[in-house]
Amino acid sequence: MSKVIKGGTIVAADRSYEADILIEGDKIAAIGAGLTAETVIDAEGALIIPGGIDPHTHLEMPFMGTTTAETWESGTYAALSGGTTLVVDFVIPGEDGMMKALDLWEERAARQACSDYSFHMSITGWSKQIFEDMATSVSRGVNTFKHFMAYKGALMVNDDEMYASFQRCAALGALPLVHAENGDLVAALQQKFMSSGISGPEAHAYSRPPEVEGEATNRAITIADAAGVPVYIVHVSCEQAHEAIRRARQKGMRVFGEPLIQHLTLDESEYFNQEWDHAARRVMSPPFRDKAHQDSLWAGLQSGSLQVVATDHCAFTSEQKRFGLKDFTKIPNGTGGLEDRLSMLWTRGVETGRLTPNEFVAVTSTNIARILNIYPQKGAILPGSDADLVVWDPKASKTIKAANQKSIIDYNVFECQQVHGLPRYTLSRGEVVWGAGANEPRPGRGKHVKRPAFPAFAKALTAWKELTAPRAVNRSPEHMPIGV
Ligand code: DUC
Ligand code: ZN
Ligand code: ZN
Ligand code: ZN
Repeated sequence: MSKVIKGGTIVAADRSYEADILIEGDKIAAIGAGLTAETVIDAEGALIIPGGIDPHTHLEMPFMGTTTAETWESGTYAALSGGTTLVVDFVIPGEDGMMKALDLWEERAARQACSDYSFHMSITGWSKQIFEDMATSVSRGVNTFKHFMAYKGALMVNDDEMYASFQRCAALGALPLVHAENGDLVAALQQKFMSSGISGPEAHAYSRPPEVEGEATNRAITIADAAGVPVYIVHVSCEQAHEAIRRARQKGMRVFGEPLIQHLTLDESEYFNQEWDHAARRVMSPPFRDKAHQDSLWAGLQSGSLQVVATDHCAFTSEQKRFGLKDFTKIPNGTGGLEDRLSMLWTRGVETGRLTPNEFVAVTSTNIARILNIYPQKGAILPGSDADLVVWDPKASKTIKAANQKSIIDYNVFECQQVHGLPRYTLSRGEVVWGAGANEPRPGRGKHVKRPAFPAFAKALTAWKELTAPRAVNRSPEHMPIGV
């Protein structure tokens, strides 16, 4: 059955214009004036934007001795209700290795997901098996590999492991992602605060200062440069990390930076002189920063030195947070945001004049679709694109309340925030999944969006033995100035 969205203004990353959108099956069939169909979706007074893409979620993920409470079903329903039609979730290999973990993630998502989904794979060590599994991951539609420079003794990788993995990414046409915090220094600072009797959630912020993130961001970029591969820095939270990205881009490097809606809108005062529960619910890594860092992130989005706004949706219940009641290092790290990302960004970004509506679309959908190599299937309003569309009502408003959310968590870090800009309808591959008259989306209706590799970035080493042999940095010494 065909559908037409009528009366709205299409807002794409590059322009805004008035037109109807004809949908046939799960695709956009035509865009133009006077289109007709059996079903009419009213967009009078509204904007039509590409469905949001949240490239950073952790649904049902084992982490810090527990598992994130947000399920694939609740998380993806929450996403759709807030105008996000695609989530990209992190697979974390367990003892059975990468491929078994991917099987598990695929199985859970296939059974429960209401929205479309895609995966990143995590590299948590280095071995011949991992080297081989990376190629298999790419063949299974996972073209991005996450590296944790923090979480010492658990997920953390060292520089030589990152360098080897980054070279492998270069050979496979895959993109490395990095959680950039100096994990050794974080561990030492955690020890220092615990042993001096500072064990509350405020010490979480003290033990992860911006310098720790800035240093690691510089190091990740240096390693990517040596390996000849672009790099994507997740949850950029501070000026030091943003500065490293800006500088690298200015030198011509393909470095991408992803601030989170939480870091853009919540600051470090959430940790200080607060009830324990309030502060612990906001413990995530990196922690919230002060206002000057927030200004830097907004400036990055405005100027293009930062490209994507995500959530790192990693939601634990209050009860789970209380595992760290006596020891802040045991508070499971993570906050939610999946449901409120678009309306918070619209209210605090577009309504304030910091971002144009087109920039809003770029940073919530189009840019990441391009970075992940799924454009224009996703992230675009073009004939032939998936009909992932949001009829966005910029005048609609609500007060965010955990009591009304689709997320199954018992609180919301944006509690009581008044937002303007809400989806009137969300369409996922042509189906109205949110808005007046929509049925609750069926768990399992979501599809796995497989992402092809890019052409290999560099003539990189491809054999296991070459990658394990010591080798010099990929720059010739004669080009290095001596004595300056
Ligand atoms: N940070 C979090 O807060 N949670 C999940 C992992 C991470 O890096
Ligand atoms: Zn992270
Ligand atoms: Zn994360
Ligand atoms: Zn407003």
